Amino acid sequence: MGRAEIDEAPQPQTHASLVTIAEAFEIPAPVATIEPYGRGLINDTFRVAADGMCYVLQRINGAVFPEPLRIMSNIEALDRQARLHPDLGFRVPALIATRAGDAGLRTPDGSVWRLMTLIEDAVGLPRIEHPEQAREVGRLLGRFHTLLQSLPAEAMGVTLPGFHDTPAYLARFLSALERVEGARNDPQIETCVRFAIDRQALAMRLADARDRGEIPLRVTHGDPKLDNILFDRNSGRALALIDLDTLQPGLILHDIGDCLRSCCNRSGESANGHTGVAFDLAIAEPILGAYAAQTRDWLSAEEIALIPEAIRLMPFELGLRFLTDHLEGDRYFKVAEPGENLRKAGIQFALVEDIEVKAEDISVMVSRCFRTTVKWICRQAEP
Ligand code: GN1
Ligand code: MG
Repeated sequence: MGRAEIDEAPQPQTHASLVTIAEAFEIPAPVATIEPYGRGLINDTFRVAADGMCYVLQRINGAVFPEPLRIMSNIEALDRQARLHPDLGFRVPALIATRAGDAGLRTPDGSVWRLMTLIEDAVGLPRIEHPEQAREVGRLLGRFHTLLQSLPAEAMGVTLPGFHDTPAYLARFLSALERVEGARNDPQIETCVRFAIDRQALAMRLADARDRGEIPLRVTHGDPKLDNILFDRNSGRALALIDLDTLQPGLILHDIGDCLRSCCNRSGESANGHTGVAFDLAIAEPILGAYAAQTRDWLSAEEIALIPEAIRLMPFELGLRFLTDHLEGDRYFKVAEPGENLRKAGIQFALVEDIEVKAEDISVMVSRCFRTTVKWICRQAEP
């Protein structure tokens, strides 16, 4: 999971130390308020107010991102690209330099902090309620990918090595399973383990297509879940994709699959119980239809053909990651209570199951959106 060891654990922050950190950046002092912000599972995020303006202050998780400063240069490259194409109306949060002129601040415990502007009048949505919101999501992701296609994938540095390397996540899961004695005696773990093992073959599908050169590496967001999409408070238009830490070369199919994974399960990633978990086709179709309208000119036939596969893969991958983290003692994803990662793995796997049941409908939907014929490649779970 890209977790590198760091020498010193990051220190918990007092209010006073947060103020000192925020005031090290080029913003009007004094800072009026600082409070925790958002629901990110990796970085620590705060909303800072100073002189009537609002900012987002983040401590980048150094155990996850080996080179935090690379993230900042990728965001700057995206910002330059967005300025070259104002017609796409894509908003990028502006990075604010430190008073010393650096893109980030390194504190003595080794943490790297950055400060960005908060996009004004923008709100997140807890879930998608209307097809119009779904179309906005698809349009935004399509515009984002179109904007980035003029950049060679190599123009972006790798910020998180191994991210969305599903075969590597599978290998890590299998090795954690071997190490943790007695894990499979827990019936909840055993149900998830069986589910994952039965679908091992799925982990290779996109990686194999990439290795055979059938689908290209492109610049991707990496984490286009609903929480990372901002909508205009008044007009409801989707304005920006935030959380740009995993902006890096990757497969566009991972972005498409992840966006649908998150938006189409309207009960969310941490619902209580699995009963409400479902892949909502009435949300998926407007997302993908609007996405296709932006991208069908350049997306390859091979990529389009693998979209149903990507839709099944992303909840499988995230479920594997949650399950592995549970086995490894909750070291990667933040949890509020023990057992949360296991519960969340079960939810992602329930979503995979619903996607499998709807396989035929999903292929038909992808075909309609891209005006082509796409066949579901593998309906059944494979040994
Ligand atoms: C993590 O930190 P956050 O919440 O933006 C994770 C994503 C997962 C997501 C699930 C770097 O994102 O891959 O899909 O949780 N990010 C990283 O909510 O691992
Ligand atoms: Mg993220």
